[in-house]
Amino acid sequence: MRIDVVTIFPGYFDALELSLLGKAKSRGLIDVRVHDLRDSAHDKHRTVDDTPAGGGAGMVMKPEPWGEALDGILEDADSGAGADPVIIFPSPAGEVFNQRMARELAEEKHLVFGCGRYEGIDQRVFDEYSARGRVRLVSIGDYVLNGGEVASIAMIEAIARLLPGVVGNPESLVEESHEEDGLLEYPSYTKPANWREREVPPILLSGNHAAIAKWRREQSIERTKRVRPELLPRELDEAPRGRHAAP
Ligand code: 6GU
Repeated sequence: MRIDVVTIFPGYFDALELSLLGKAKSRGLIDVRVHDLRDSAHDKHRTVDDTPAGGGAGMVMKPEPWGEALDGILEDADSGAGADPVIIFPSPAGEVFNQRMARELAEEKHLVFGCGRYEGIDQRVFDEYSARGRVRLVSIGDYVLNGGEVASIAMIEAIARLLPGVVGNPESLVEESHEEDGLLEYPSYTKPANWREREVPPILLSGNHAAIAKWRREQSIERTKRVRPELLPRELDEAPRGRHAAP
């Protein structure tokens, strides 16, 4: 998979050299190219932002540097692999990223992340590239970050680890939270069996694989009910929300 990132803070993406993602990069499983938006700003101060039309606080990112940077990436993509990329603009105003979207985007050959800062990017940039191809505004949750960089790193990690060969043991992908049945993961333990008077649940040391599987599933259901009841599949919900027992 090819991933292009446009940002005014390329240094954030040094984090992609670490751990599994760094290994995936050096093994050629992902080809990440980080572009400094200021390289597409040609005035003396390499200006990428300006005051908002209509007034108000903060600054808005100018359309021209974005146009030049994205055109360059799209031209390069045309002449290269021939995959029509998905352009993702991280934004707290976007649709919310989740494991389903990660799986969907992991099927793509080419993703482009356009990291906005300040109060956002001039709307005409979204309009222009939406008219020319696939564009998604994506939020990573209901809170506000200073810009799209940290959100992009989170999404890139969630997507890249689904690519074949990135995670060593593919089985570790299926059992975890949000995969398979949509339940949260059960609690995990390792040795020693007793630590500060706290025991590993004896069932996990029993060698009874069916009993262990049953216990883990019960733990997943209990945890999901307690922490994220909205994730609980209907068939596991004893008292469906929004309906009430007859008086
Ligand atoms: Cl994608 N961007 C920013 N700036 N803040 C966010 C976000 C994205 N997702 C949640 N908060």
